[in-house]
Amino acid sequence: MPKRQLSQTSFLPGALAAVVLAVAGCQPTNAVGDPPVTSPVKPAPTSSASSSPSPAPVAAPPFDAERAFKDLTKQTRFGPRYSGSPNYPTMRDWLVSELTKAAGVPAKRQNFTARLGSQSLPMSNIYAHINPTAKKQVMLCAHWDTRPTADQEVDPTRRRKPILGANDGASGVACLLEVARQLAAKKPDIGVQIVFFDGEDYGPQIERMFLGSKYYAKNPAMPKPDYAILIDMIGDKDLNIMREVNSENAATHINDKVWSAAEALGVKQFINRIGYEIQDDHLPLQAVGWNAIDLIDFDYGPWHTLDDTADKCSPESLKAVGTVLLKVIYDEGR
Ligand code: 1BN
Ligand code: ZN
Repeated sequence: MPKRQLSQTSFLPGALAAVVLAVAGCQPTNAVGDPPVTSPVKPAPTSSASSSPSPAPVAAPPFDAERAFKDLTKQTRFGPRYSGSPNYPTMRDWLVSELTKAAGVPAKRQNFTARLGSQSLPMSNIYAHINPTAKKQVMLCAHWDTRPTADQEVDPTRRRKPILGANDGASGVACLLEVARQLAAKKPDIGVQIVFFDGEDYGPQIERMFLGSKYYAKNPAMPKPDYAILIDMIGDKDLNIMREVNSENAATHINDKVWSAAEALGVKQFINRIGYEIQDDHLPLQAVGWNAIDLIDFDYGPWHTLDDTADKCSPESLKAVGTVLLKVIYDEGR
């Protein structure tokens, strides 16, 4: 499946009006072709006798890419996963159970009703809190729902069918479940809030999207985190994550932490340049004054089509993102 070319966006329908390409002329710096954004990489502490007597920081554990990928395929086997779809309750209950096992603490449901015109839809955000009493708190989040319509299908007769959302939905969940397992096995020095938002993709109209994050931002189930990192569409085999424009504008310093960690680890899927401007679940969080960024690779040919299936994704991509997230978290304890 070819990657979406920048020039093809003019063929994309309504919702995509929300995506403004960060073309060279729109960006003062860091457009494609400019030198990459650089930021200092915090050096690892030395173990000399003169170093501080405080306990050694917890080092980041490994990320089991194959186990994470199994969670991606497991979700696609549930079928479409939006409120009202046949296996929506099965997926929701599986996710509560898996997050509980992964995080080693009870995962909870935040139930809400999405009112869309005359329609009322039951939805649930799902969350768990690791080290809830720690002073520093970081939120890691992703959406667990999938698009009810394949509105980017070329063939109009296929556009009303629901997508499987291997990359757009399952990848973020799979990555964060594995991150949660690693955090539970080796507790970091900080608190980590894992949140899976419902109703991110109920569209196609933009007013019908980001329903779970909008609800959560107004009704946070946990204390305000120091910052939030959203991951979305991070499973693409050909993964290239650039700095998303709204994230860069609102929370450059959080993007700096992420790209410094990627650079230190040599994770090549993180490209230190400005990419697209995307409306996503980080915006409702930013709207209530939170530092929130979105890690997303929007150059994905099967986006919102019936071809968004597990064979377009890879364990390596989940690992690239999971490893970077773990380093960001464990480095906060340094
Ligand atoms: C990401 C994945 N998004 C939807 N599915 C956010 C988005 C909203 C992307 C509007 C493009 C346009
Ligand atoms: Zn989507």
